Amino acid sequence: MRKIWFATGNPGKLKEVQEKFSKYGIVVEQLIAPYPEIQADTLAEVVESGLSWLWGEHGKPVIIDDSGLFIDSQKGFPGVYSAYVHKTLGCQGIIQLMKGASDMKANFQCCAGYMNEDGDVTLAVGRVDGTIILEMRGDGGFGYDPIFVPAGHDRTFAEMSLEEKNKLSHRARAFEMLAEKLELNRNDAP
Ligand code: ITT
Repeated sequence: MRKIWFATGNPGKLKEVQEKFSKYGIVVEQLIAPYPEIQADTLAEVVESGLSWLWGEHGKPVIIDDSGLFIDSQKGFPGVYSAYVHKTLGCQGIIQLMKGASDMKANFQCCAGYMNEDGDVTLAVGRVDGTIILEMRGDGGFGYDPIFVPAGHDRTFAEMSLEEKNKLSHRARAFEMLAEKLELNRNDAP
């Protein structure tokens, strides 16, 4: 069994990535190392800066993930501010913001990054489109899952099982791409 460290404080993300990588025979272990999240315009910049901080602090191969909810009619808000908005206003804050809006389209984006023992960085991104609903539905998932319905479905991410969300989410897509880039199917992969 191979092992990869995942620096995250979010148990929901951890479970999803553990499930995703288990099929490659890789154990994903949580690294509790709250890296400073810089204020940047893109998720990728946050990931790159987080990885280089972690490299300085821990010096071991690690993955991180920066994600956000981007709402079309709000010019992409909360986007890179998603964590702060969720912490301060929660899903209810987004529901209030979207009351009266005619365009409910939104997307989740995830940037996943891996840094190997030589400090080389590999990035992968994933996105899922959908709509915001004005009531919270479901007990599963985390964050904005109760108010997001992925396109082509009628249930929110919070109403889906972890396995179901993990087939179509932004994180699922980003980590599948990361697995491909790192050739995790190979036996000598990290
Ligand atoms: P880290 O420790 O990994 O940084 P975090 O929860 O702070 O965990 P982010 O910085 O990536 O994560 O913040 C993204 C925000 O968007 C945060 O409020 C999450 O709850 C939310 N979010 C990210 N992915 C999500 C998903 O799959 N479903 C619902 N909400 C999500």
